[in-house]
Formats: sequence, structure tokens, C-alpha cells
Amino acid sequence: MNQHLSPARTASSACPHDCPSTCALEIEVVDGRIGRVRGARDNSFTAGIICAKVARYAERANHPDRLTRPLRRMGAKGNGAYAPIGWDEALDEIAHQFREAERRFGPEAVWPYYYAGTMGLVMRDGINRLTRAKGYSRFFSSICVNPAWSGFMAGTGKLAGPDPREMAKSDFVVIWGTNPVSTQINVMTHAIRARKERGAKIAVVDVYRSPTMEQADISVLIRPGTDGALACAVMHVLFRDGFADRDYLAEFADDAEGFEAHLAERTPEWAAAITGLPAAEIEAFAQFIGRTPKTFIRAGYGFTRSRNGAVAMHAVSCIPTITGSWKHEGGGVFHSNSAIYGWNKTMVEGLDIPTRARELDQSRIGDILTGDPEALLGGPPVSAMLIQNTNPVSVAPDQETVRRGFAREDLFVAVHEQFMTETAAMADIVLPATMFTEHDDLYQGGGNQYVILGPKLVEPMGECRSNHEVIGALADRLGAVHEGFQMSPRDHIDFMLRAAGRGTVEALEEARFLDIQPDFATAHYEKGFNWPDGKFRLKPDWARSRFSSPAKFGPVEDMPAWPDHWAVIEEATAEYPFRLVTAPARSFLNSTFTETEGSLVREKRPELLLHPEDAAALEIGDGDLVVVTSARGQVQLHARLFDGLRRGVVVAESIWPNRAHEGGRGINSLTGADPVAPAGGAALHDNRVRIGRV
Ligand SMILES: Nc1nc2c(c(=O)[nH]1)N[C@H]1C(S)=C(S)[C@@H](COP(=O)(O)OP(=O)(O)OC[C@H]3O[C@@H](n4cnc5c(=O)[nH]c(N)nc54)[C@H](O)[C@@H]3O)O[C@H]1N2
Ligand SMILES: Nc1nc2c(c(=O)[nH]1)N[C@H]1C(S)=C(S)[C@@H](COP(=O)(O)OP(=O)(O)OC[C@H]3O[C@@H](n4cnc5c(=O)[nH]c(N)nc54)[C@H](O)[C@@H]3O)O[C@H]1N2
Ligand code: SF4
Ligand SMILES: [Mo]
Repeated sequence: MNQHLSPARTASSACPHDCPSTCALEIEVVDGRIGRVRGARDNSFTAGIICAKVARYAERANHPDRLTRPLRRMGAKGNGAYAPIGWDEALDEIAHQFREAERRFGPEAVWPYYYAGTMGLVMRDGINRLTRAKGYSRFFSSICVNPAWSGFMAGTGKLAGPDPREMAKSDFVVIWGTNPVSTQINVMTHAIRARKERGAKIAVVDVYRSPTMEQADISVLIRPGTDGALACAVMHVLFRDGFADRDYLAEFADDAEGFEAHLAERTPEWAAAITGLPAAEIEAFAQFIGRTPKTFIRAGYGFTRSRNGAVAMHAVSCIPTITGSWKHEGGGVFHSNSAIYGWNKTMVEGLDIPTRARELDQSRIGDILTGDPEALLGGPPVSAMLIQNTNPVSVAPDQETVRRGFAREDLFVAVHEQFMTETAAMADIVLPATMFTEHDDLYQGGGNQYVILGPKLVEPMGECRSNHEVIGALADRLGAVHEGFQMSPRDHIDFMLRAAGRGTVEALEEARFLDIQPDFATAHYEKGFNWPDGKFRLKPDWARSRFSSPAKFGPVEDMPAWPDHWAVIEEATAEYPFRLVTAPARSFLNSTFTETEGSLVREKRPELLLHPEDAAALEIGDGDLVVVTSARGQVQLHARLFDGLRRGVVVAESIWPNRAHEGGRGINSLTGADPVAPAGGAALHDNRVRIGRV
């Protein structure tokens, strides 16, 4: 026994990762370091369960490869040579380069870039305060949620739905286009509760036999990008067989007659040809939904990462409007609760600072850094960046272009990171960042309804500083003025809680988390959907999407008037006969955890799941190295023969670093950055490819 160790204590926190579960955590703290991490049992959504990768978080937090000192690049870009420097020197250099960029091209030449590596509202979003105060180019966030959210809001008018815990009270749980066993484990807790306590059946709609589909009673295995067709055929059957709730439709839908007429030709046979799912299975699935008023659809993000993703999400969200299952406890569709929080972000993001600076699209970072005039919105080049909480040189689509952009000698990049990611390795200045247990922050559930405090539990490792500290220090040097820069993270948390009428930071510290679930009538749209007439939009107005940006993305004018199979996906061709999906790997979280041994031993190596009959036709054997090519690039992976796919569909569980692949090119060399209509985003699972032997 180590005598000097202070006794372990257990502290409460929130998982900071970009995961809809937002688990409430209990963390052991021993001798100034974190130890075991468990799920809070008394949090009714987390219910004591967390994923394996966060349960072994000590491995990541106490990792010997963590960045602990600011670094300056020594040799050529990307050659990996860095020398430690002091914080003042590093911050002075960044400020100098930002001023220099501004002097040459104006403030829009600086582009602060961030994403959701931490979901803490203070640490994630504070960078926007600096952006606004300096008039830098704004950041249009698009890579993850835009197709899904714009699609969901097209019908309901609001990004919220039934209490996600109600899944346990449903009789039919439909897990649609998400793989919760890997990506949000707590959905399974509630789904399995429904099965155990009520004998509910669980259906999974996916494009491969995912770990979640392994647990399903009903497997709905379709081709990628065909969910709109499946949903339409389901609704065709619901109308045809008398499962439509006509009274509900009369009160709560815009044009049920028009929609029924539109669906007349969207038969199960029609959908079978598109989805690859036999018509009899579509019939059976639809009948089950029709006969089960308490059908709870849990719609994920995966199926929206296609060029028709928003249309697909809207189509799925129409199903309970046809059956009226929104009315029932344990019925309806749930996707995200983001609209229930209503935070006042004025202090964190400096929203009271007027700015007319251009908004550059996150997903098009490759085009932007390589000077595409359209992606630059006609403005100056981007010549200086600060990057926090994201790793675009792994995760961004069109990776070949991204890498060319980052290689530009005239581009200054500062990366604030916990590890030497592939993005950090392209930086001129690297700054070491704290982890969630080393700073205070506030978290909200996307897939649940909790507000959770994540307090500072241990001292930062080495010289690590938080995002908030870095933004404040740069603001000082750059003369950026806003009250938010004078506030501590706890002040910010307190401000947001008070402004939302949710008490104070001290009270939240005591309570640990707050359940802010809206009442049943609100959550189930009993008083109507979020439109002036209260009617769900079966026929959406895509041109006036209720989403964050007034700008239009993708071919909005071509979007179908009604839910449909919108044939804008990258259909296979003779040249590119396969459809590739880059679904999340269970032991990674995007590109996070690719540094921990515990995840690497489980994921082993970058693989391509390939149907045995397709493999035989290509003379590819299990374990063979194959080369996968799209119009955008080439990647090498090892084939794994797997029969849980429709023929012609391949899956590469992601996101491995580029450098983990033979040949040094990662999966996003294949994906495209062309925006998904109507609100932008990347069609990461919508790729036509060809496969060959190396
Ligand atoms: N382990 C792990 N957990 C994660 C992540 C991770 O990378 N790894 N990422 C986190 C992030 S950032 C997010 S946004 C969430 C996302 O979590 P989810 O909502 O689960 O969405 P995805 O993980 O993108 O996709 C999940 C499933 O969608 C399927 N899919 C792909 N295309 C189609 C399609 O066209 N139709 C249908 N029906 N299914 C399709 C994939 O095969 C996969 O099984 O997960 C978070 N949690
Ligand atoms: N092919 C393919 N590509 C994808 C996806 C896919 O399914 N397939 N998924 C997409 C999706 S949904 C998303 S959301 C994106 C996500 O992609 P990213 O935003 O890049 O997510 P992560 O890879 O987790 O990177 C987060 C980084 O933030 C760092 N970080 C964490 N906390 C902090 C902090 O407090 N401060 C600082 N300074 N840094 C911190 C971590 O060390 C990590 O390197 O990837 C997208 N790319
Ligand atoms: S399931 Fe998601 S929120 Fe929960 S611990 Fe794992 S990564 Fe974090
Ligand atoms: Mo995401």
C-alpha cells in the first residue's frame, strides 16, 4: 500500500464528450489524479451505466503522451519537430500572427475553429466571444447535426420530443439509424427495460448488423441512404390498412389527404427495390408499428449523414403523426432535446457584440484553406487559425484537400489540444489543454433532459490551461473587450443558470444535476406542434428551414415536396460499384481514444466489412489488404468478411488517424464536403467507391 496516498474520494461530474448520452459520472479522486469512473446510479437516465471507454478514463487523463507544455514548430510543417516554449512566448506569438493576418487582409483572415471535443458550454463556446469581439470570420458549425436537426424541425418545428426515459414504457422500440451499443449506451438501458418489464420488442433499422442490431428482435437491414423510402412505404401501409388516426391527423397535420395520395405509389414493393429489404419485411415492420400505439422511435444521426439525410429524418418523424402515437406515453419520435434548455449565451459567446463577419463552413475547411473563392464567400484568404476541441486533419471530409490546406506555408495555425493529434502535428504553435476534471463547466444532455455540473476536481497536468484561460489571455493581448472575458468559468455557469431560472452554481453543486424534463403535454405536442397553426408539417417548407443559418446549402430547390426517396445520394456506378458507410467505432469517439491502448487493442486495425459474396467476386480473402477508391481519394484497409450487409454495401468503422492506415491516408480521404440540403453538413456515410486488391 502506498503510504503517501491520500484517501480516495468520490466526486460528481459529467461526461464532456460529444455523445448524446451526456452521462452523469462518479469519479474516484486519489492523490490528485482521477481513478475509476462510474455512472451515477441516482441519475435516472445514466442509471449507473457508462460506456467502457469512459469507465477507463484514467488511462486517457493520466496518459504519458498528454501535452503538458506549449510547443513551437522547429522544422518543416508536419515533420513533427517541436521545442517547448513558455506560455507568454506562445501567446505573444499567436497574438502577433493574428495582428499580422489582420493587417494584411483584414480581420476575416483569422478563423477561430472549434468543435465539440468538450461539450462544456463555457469551454466549447467561449471561442466565439473572441471571434465576435475581433470581427474574425465566424464559424458555421455543420459537420454533425445539421441534416438531422433541420430534418426533424421541418415537421415538428422544434427540436424536442417525448421524455427519452419513456422508451422504457413503450411496447415497440424502434432504434432508427443509430448504433447506441457503441455510440450512446444508455439508450439500450431504457430499451431493454421495456423489453424486460413489458415484453416490448426492439427493432433496429441500420445498414449493417451493428452491435445494436445484434440485440434486436427485428432487424431492418437496408441500403444506405434509403430510409426515406422505407418510411414512406411504412406510412403507405399505415394508411392502406386503416392504422392512420384520422382524428389526430385532422387536428394536428397540415395536409393528410394530400400526403395519402402522394403515398399511394410508395408501396412496399417500390421501397423494396430501393432499400434492398424484402417487401414482406417492410409489411411486417409497418404492421407492427400500426398495431402498437406505444411505438417509440429513437432516431439517431447515422442515417442522416447522406445527401438526402434531412429528407429521411423528416420522413421518419412523420410516422407517429400518421398513427397518432405522439399522444401516448411511450409513443412518438425522439431525436434530441436541444430545444428545451434555452440558455442565455450572451456572456459566453459575446452575442451582444455586433458582427457582420462572414460565416465559414466547418465542413468545407479543405476548400476554405485551399482558397476556393466560393467557400471563402468571396472574402480574403484564411491566413491564421486557433483550433480548439477538434481534429480536422482526421475527421473532416475531403481529407486530401484538408491536408493540402494545412500544409500551406503562409498559413499560421495554433492548436490547443490534450494530445499531439494529426491537426496539432500541423500547427506552428501547440498549446496544452486541461481535461474536464481539471476545469469547471456546465453540460446539457442532447439525448436526455439533464443539466449537469462538471466541477474542477484535480489540478491541471503540467502546464495545461483551459480553453477559457487561453481565450482570455489572447483577448488581453489583442485588445478584445467584453464583460465575459472578466468572468471566471463559475461566473459564467452561474450567469447561465440564473438567466434560465435554474438557481445558482452553488445550488447545482449541491444537487449535482437538474432534471428539466418539460411536462407531458408539452413534450408530446398535445397543444400542437411548434407552428402558428399548431400543425405538424407533412409537407415541409424546405426553403424556409427553421434551422440556425439563413444561408442555403445544397440543392434546396430540388428537395421533394413530400417525404420521399430523394435520389441525390451517390448511387453506385460501374466505375464505383460499392456504397461505403464510415460508421463510428465502439472504442473510439470520433478521433478521441485513438491514443489509448485500451481502445486500440479492441479496435485492432482499420478494417473494411465486406460481404463474403462480394469478396469472392473480387477474389479478396479475409484479412487481405484492400484499396478503396472514391472520386476524392484512396485508402487502404484490411478486409473483414462479414455477412451482415446487403451486397454492394461496405462499412469501415471509424475514425482511425490517417497514419494508422497503410499508405498514411485515412477514411475521410474518401468522403465529400459538398453540403447537404437544406442546412449544410457532410454526407459522411454516402460514398460510392471501388474496391481492389493492393
Ligand atoms: N463509440 C463511439 N461513440 C460515439 C461516437 C463515436 O465516434 N464512437 N461519436 C459521437 C458523435 S459525435 C455522435 S454525433 C453520435 C452519433 O451517434 P448515432 O446517432 O448513433 O449516429 P452514428 O453513430 O453516426 O451512426 C450510427 C449508425 O447509423 C448507421 N447508418 C449509416 N448510414 C445509414 C443509413 O443510411 N440508414 C440507416 N438506417 N442507418 C445508417 C451506421 O451503420 C451506424 O450503425 O455518437 C457519439 N458517440
Ligand atoms: N468518416 C467520418 N468522419 C466523421 C464522422 C463519421 O461518422 N465518419 N463523424 C463526424 C462527427 S458526427 C463529428 S461530431 C466530428 C467530430 O470530430 P472532432 O470534433 O474532431 O472530435 P474528436 O475527434 O473527438 O476531437 C475532439 C478533440 O478535442 C480535444 N479536446 C477535448 N476536450 C478539450 C478541451 O477541453 N480543450 C481543448 N483545447 N481540446 C479538447 C480532444 O483531445 C480531441 O482531440 O467528426 C466527424 N467526422
Ligand atoms: S456513453 Fe457517451 S456520455 Fe456516457 S460515458 Fe460514454 S461517451 Fe460519455
Ligand atoms: Mo457528432
